[in-house]
Amino acid sequence: SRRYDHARVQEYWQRVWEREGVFECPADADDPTYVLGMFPYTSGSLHMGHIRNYAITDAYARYRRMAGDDVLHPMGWDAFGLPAENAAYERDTDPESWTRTCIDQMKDDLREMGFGYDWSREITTCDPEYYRWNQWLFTRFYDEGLVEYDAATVNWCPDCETVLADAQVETPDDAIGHSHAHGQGVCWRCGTAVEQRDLDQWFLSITDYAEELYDGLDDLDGWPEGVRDSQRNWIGRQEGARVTFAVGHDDHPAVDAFTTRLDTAYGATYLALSPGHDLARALAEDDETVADYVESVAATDDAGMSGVETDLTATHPYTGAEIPVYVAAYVLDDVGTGAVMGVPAHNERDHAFASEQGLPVEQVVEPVDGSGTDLPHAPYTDDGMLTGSDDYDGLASSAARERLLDHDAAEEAVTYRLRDWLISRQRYWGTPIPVVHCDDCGHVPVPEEDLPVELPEYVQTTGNPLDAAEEWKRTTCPDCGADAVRETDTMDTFVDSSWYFLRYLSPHGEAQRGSEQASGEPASHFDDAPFDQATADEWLPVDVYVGGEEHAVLHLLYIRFFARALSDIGLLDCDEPVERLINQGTVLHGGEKMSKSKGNDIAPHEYGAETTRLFVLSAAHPSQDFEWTVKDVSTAYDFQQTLYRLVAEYADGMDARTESADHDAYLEREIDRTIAAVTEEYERFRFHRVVGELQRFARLLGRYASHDRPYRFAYGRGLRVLTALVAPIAPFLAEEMWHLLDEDGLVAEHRWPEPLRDVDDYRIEREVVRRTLDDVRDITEVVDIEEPDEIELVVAADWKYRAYEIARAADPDDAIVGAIMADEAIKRHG
Ligand code: ANZ
Ligand code: ZN
Repeated sequence: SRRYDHARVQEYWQRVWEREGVFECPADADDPTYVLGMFPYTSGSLHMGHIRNYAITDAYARYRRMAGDDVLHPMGWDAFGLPAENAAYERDTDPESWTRTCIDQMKDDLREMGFGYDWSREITTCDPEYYRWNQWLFTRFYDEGLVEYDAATVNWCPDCETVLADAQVETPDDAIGHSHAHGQGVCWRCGTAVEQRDLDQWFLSITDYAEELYDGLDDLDGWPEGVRDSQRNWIGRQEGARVTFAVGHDDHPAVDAFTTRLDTAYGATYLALSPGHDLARALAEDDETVADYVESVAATDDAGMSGVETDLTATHPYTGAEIPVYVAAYVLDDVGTGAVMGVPAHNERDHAFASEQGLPVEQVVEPVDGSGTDLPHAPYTDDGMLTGSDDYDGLASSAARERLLDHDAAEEAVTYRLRDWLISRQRYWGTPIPVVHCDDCGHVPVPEEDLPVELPEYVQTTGNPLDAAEEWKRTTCPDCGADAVRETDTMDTFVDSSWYFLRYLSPHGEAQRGSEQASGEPASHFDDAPFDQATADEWLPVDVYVGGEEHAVLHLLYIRFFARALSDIGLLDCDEPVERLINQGTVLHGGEKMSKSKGNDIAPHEYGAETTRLFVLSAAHPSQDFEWTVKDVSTAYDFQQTLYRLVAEYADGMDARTESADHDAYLEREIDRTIAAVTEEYERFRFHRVVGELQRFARLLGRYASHDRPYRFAYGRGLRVLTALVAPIAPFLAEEMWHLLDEDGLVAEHRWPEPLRDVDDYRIEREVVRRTLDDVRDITEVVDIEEPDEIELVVAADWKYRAYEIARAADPDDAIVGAIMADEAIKRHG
């Protein structure tokens, strides 16, 4: 019997696809569809999570291409990052060699799986040709005021010896990483407890976009609600009020405090400033206790509920009372206004601070249900009814928050918890931050004509290798020409991935674009800018972006920020870069996430490309988790053999046989119904239902195969349709089937099958149905036989060709068959 052996054919078909340039996207697209999978981190080899991700994009891309779109389905490499440095260290090589080895391996893996990418647009973020544009964008952002250089208390991983962004600090039990807190988390990568350090660091001003990024989420209908919620939480919009306190009898500028609980205003018994607050800094100039305190906070990892009282008092705007002013470490610099009105009775931290400092606790909200409070020991933090608040007594908290705004000192305000994006990393394997430090001129961005600033040769050190690269560091100031030193920090690799999907759109120079990419000549690069704006405006937003849900807040927030910033700078015209987002679910094995580190992983090629693709797509909806089971894998394997056998058996006698012209409305209708259903399921990314439909359809054809010899037209058409419909999921197999069916060209390039007629238009004609029922006993669906005066017949050789006949109901079958055979179109077909 004939078996399908993918290992024997895959290299052949992959080469044919490449030779024919099947996946190359034309430069001028009429119907652009941009299908994107999150590019892989170059860690060594592909795992099942990658395979699932890319099986989804590949199936959709292949489907849309057959349906007539100009599809862009590119691939590249997220190639910078600390793991390459660690791997290089362990293997006594350098990060670049290690990374290139990984890329070669992973590219082979992708080809072997049959994924169809436009490799002429491949990008690798560690190429100077790519990262020069990170640098270029950095300097543009710098010019636009979107870059800050600040002394900051930063999260420091002692193991990785680098700074981490807030979003890369996880609370130990929270793998997605929603911790905003300083000093109480672990490194997202290695799990080491994160420490605090004060360093001069580079930031991108993502907070400038907090409001836009927050509001924009409402319109992202094509994104999962869970991701939108995570981003809302992360941005942390807070509605409240800004309350102005006159300080030191107006000798000093007034202090604004941000509060979400204006209803507790009468309970404010002190005002607290962050150590970095302007007033705190001013006071430290001539008050030694304050100066010492600010210094001690900077030096410690855990300032806790410490604080220092200043000489000043603030005037409570509602009561007129004078309350003490503190500098306190628990008040954060870059949250709200950097100052709080302390309400010990109703806020946890204020309560703790007041206990520590011996400050009064004054209750101004009481539970509505009359239940008691235990204020000396714990604050009452819920809403309730006001007390001890003059005219406002008796109001509910929510009403009080409104009413208390009718005061000159209070103003409605919104703040965001989001903080600026810290991009400095004290590591080698990343994009050098293109800045020169000059004693006279300060920080000077490297001018465009001197980009890229390429990485120096790698040397192994314990700290930052760029720091040790003495010669590389020494340079001259671009402004004044004096001796100067280079910045030795590199960029967070999330910068690389914030705009890579734009580079795919115009990776090549003008001259090369659209010509001769198939020749395999190394393409030159698009040299004028990171991407061609006109092309980007034409292609964006990305139609569908598929990737893991661990990126809900980091990467997927950064790409939105970049698109907005680029649009404001005038480099792009697209605020939201991704229209539809799919977070693929997890592949489980033995109840746990499949992974190398757990030792429960299965190599993607263990069962062959097609089996794996069929299985990962048929197991569940893309966004659902599923369990890897040998039983389901063998079902996928068997299905692929069934498909192959159907076609192979049909093909065996094909030359000798003439196909019967007998018409079969039932089968025709089932073919058309299947096309319609499968198309719809592809459109909705329900590949598991595609496979379900095709299994049912293959069973039906199987019954015909055993009962219906010689085959009728409809049967041959059915096999061709089946082949085309399965091609996006099982592409090597489909090419083999297509070839056996003696079809010209590649099924990957064939037009998507179309139904001959609307399913509802089928009228089941009596004699044919009767015969169908006789021949194929398993078919029980058609029971009612209409007897209209006129019957309509559909005749098809395959979906390339069709003919219709109208016959009278009274005509004998021979006459009807005769009429069909006399049809010009049929005769032409032979
Ligand atoms: C007075 C008050 C009374 C507050 C009360 C809360 C409850 P959450 O609590 O996370 O929703 N806040 C404002 N700026 C701050 C800063 N720079 N550093 C530390 N804390 C700050 O955040 C809102 C509250 O955080 C604000 O409302 C403020 O304390 C505090 F019964 O003001 B509240
Ligand atoms: Zn200078």
